[in-house]
Amino acid sequence: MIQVYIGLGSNLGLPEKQIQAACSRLATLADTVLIKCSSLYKSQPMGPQDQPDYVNAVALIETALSPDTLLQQTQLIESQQGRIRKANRWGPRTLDLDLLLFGQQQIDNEHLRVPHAGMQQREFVLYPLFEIAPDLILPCGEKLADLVMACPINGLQKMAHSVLI
Ligand code: ROI
Repeated sequence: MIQVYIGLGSNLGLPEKQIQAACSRLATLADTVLIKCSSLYKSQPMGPQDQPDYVNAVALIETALSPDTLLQQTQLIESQQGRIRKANRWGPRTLDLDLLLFGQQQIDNEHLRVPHAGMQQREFVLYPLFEIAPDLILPCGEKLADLVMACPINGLQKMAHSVLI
């Protein structure tokens, strides 16, 4: 089993419910155990500002699925929760599931790049990840704690309710 961190984000269709539902679905994947999920965080949209605030969280699963199979499964969850892929890459979405880290693997193929590009600068990824994995070291050798310290909080707020697992 490999430890995989998944970033969850939503800013449409009752975002808290979207994240909760997605976590419940992750828990039902074959050959996979949901280990934990961070608190929910409210974040400012990165990209175009004329869209609602996001709700973000990070989940840790242990899985025997391959990266590509897991990607297919997370894309299925996104589409079943009403995600419509638009030409506008950085527009609002009901659900985004990003494979952030897949053990210590570095993957770069036509479908998938892990560690997730951009995660090192995104407060809405780093802070929830740090909440559930404060001692994490990325495959590049960087300590998560150092990345968090260097990352402005940009209005990120921990929400009162967390995901039930
Ligand atoms: N902005 C925030 N705050 N949270 C996200 O999950 C998120 N996801 C995205 C873009 C459009 C880049 N902006 C985001 O895909």
